Order: sequence, then structure tokens, then C-alpha cells
Amino acid sequence: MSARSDTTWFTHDRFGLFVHWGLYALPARHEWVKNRERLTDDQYQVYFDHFDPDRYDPVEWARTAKAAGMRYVVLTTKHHDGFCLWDSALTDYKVTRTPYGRDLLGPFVDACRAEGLKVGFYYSLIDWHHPGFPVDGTHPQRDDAEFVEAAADRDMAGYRSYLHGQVRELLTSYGTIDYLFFDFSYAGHEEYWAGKGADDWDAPGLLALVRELQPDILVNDRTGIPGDFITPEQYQPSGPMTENGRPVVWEACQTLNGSWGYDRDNVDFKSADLLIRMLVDGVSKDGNLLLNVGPTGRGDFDPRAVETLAEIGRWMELHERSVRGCGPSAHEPPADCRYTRRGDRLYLHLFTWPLRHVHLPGLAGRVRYAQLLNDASEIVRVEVDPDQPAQNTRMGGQPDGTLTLQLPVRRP
Ligand code: FUL
Repeated sequence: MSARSDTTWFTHDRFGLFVHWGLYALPARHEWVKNRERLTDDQYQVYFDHFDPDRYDPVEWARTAKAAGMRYVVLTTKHHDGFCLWDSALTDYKVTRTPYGRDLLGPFVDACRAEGLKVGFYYSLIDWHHPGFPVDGTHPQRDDAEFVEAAADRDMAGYRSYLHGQVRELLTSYGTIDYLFFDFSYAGHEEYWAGKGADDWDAPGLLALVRELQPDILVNDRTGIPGDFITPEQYQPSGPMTENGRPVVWEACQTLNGSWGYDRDNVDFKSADLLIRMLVDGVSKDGNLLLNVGPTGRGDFDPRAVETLAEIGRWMELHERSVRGCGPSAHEPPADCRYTRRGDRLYLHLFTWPLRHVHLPGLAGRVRYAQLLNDASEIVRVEVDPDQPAQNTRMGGQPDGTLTLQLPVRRP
């Protein structure tokens, strides 16, 4: 098994920005558009020919992320369509051959560093454009037998060396890279991939290369062999996650509206409130949140995304202490609540409001002082007194050992 890197910064920072950006921003209807709509290479080429993000401003991206309380940013260097956001020497299918004509990654990396953000790259192990890769956008409808036959004719060794070569470029051209998200997703033919993927791209060799070039980098688990953290996608785990029975570092990746790439007509945006709950819920289970934005074809963040991030930022400004450097508590929270903990500070997050009283089993006598986090105003504590049954009843007949907090009725 590969050596694991030190994840201290990662589990401390807790909150990052995912950016899915590429040619698919132009059709603006999901990053899988080429595959889903069975677009041919020629049909897809029109987006390459028109890729010219004149408003690309990674400094603005980085500032927006930072203001939202995020501490790292992960950008798609190459998604499944195979289009490269840097001047790869190994292909012409890259940004420097589009009308835009310049590398996108260098300015991105510089902007993140200038804002004190950690730098992450996403790289797809799938490549619908490379002729050696056995799955492309036009033939996913083959049945398994046909697919296996077609795959056998492909030059996977050629693709493997292309992939390793590109990863080498990415990890040697931009200084220290803190994080790498390899991505592989099934597009059918699960059986074939389950048995082969990791071998096809030589996952152990790939990880060894990554660690040789960037010894401190954190790598995810999607190569098919364990990495430094695992990546539940678009769901909240039910508790701290484990791998082979042992606790594992995890990060949930989440969309704003179900699509990772810019999706113009999709109006189904998650509220800032819900996303904050996801972040808190994750931290209470010892996990991170990587929240995604899909910039437009001109390079701007969707205004709906900007507003949501700003709202999250306003919350983070007052409540960051209950997220950053925090992890789970051993105590069981009441219904619709979460605990996060940092050292001897316990943070109670109420997902429901207003409540006049909240009862905290097991905490009687264990809390020296309680306050609201947003304004440091004191919260009255009521320990249940077994000798005063009347009061006990008014409090809902709480068992011994319960601490009751008296909350302001109005939501702060
Ligand atoms: C998935 C991909 O197929 C999606 O397009 C997206 O990149 C997500 C983070 O991972 O597996």
C-alpha cells in the first residue's frame, strides 16, 4: 500500500471549492453532455473552436472562495471529454489551441497562492477524446460483450503513458500542488472496469509517480487503490467513514444544482442554508465539504453561485470557529442538532429553530459556560434537579444528567 501523506491541514480547513470548467461550459447543459447526447467529435469540436473565456479572472475566483470561508480550490485540469486546460506537450486538444490561446492553470495557481489558498488539481482518468481509451462519447450504448471486444482493440498502453505523462506535466510545471483528485466514474460496463481500471492505468505506478513528484500532496482514492482520503459524491454519510474497518479521512463533494459544469437552464439551486447544514453535518462526522461551482464559458462564476457563496461567507464569518479545526464529539446530539468540537469547546448546531429549551443528555455538570456563537451572548443553563419534579416536568421530564439550555425564542 502506498504511503499516506499528512492530512493535518486538510482536516483542519474542512471547506474547499471545486471548479468544473472546460468546453462543456459552452453548451451549458451538464459536463457529461458529449456522452449523454451522443455528440460526435465533430459536433463537440464547435465548442473547442469557440472557447474564448475573455472574462477569466482567477483572482476573483480565489477571492470569492476565500470570502466564502473556503481554504482550498480544486480545478478540473482535464475532465472526461479530454480537453486540457494547460499547454500539454502531449496533445493538441488543449486550451492553447483554442481562440483563447493561453494556459489557464498558471494564473489559477498564482491566484490561489496569493490568497493563501491551497491548490488542488482534478484530473480525469477517463478520456473520451483519446483514441487509446476504451470508452468514448459515441459508443457507450454497446452491450458488455461488444464493449469488451472493442476495448481489447484499443491501445491502453498508449493511453497509460499519455496519462502518466500528463500527470508528470501537471505536477512539475506549477510548483507545489497540495491536492489531487483523480476521477473515474462508471459509464456502464461496470464489470469490465471493476476488474481492470486500476491495472489499465497502473494505479500503483501512478501513485508512486505522484508521490515522487509531490511528496506532501494529498491524493484521493478514485484510481482504484487507497489514497489519502475518500470522496463520497453528492450525499452525506451517515457517520464517520471507515475503510477496512478503520477510520478514514473523507471529503464529500457536492454540486450547487446537480450539475458540476455550468448548466444555464437548471434553476434547482440548493439554498445556502442547506449547504451550511451539509458542511456542519460533515464536520460533525469528521469530514470535509468540497462545494462546486461551474463557471460560464466566459469564465465568470454564475451569479446564483456568487450569491450563495456570499451567504455562506456571511455565516462563516461569525461561525467559522465551529467548523475550522473541529471534528466530532462523543456525545449524542438531540434531534435535528449536530455537535462539532474543538478541544474543550463544544458547538451545538440547531437545524431547527425556534426552540425555547434544548435538552442535552449527559452534559449536566459538564459545561462551564454557554453562549451563542454569533454574538457571544450568554445562554442560561438549567440543570435538572431531581428534587424539584415540578420544574423537571416543565422541562419535559428530562432524566438526570441532562443539561437544558434556555434559548432566545427569536432566531439570532
Ligand atoms: C464524477 C464525474 O463523472 C462528474 O462529472 C464529476 O466530475 C464528479 C466530481 O465526479 O464522477
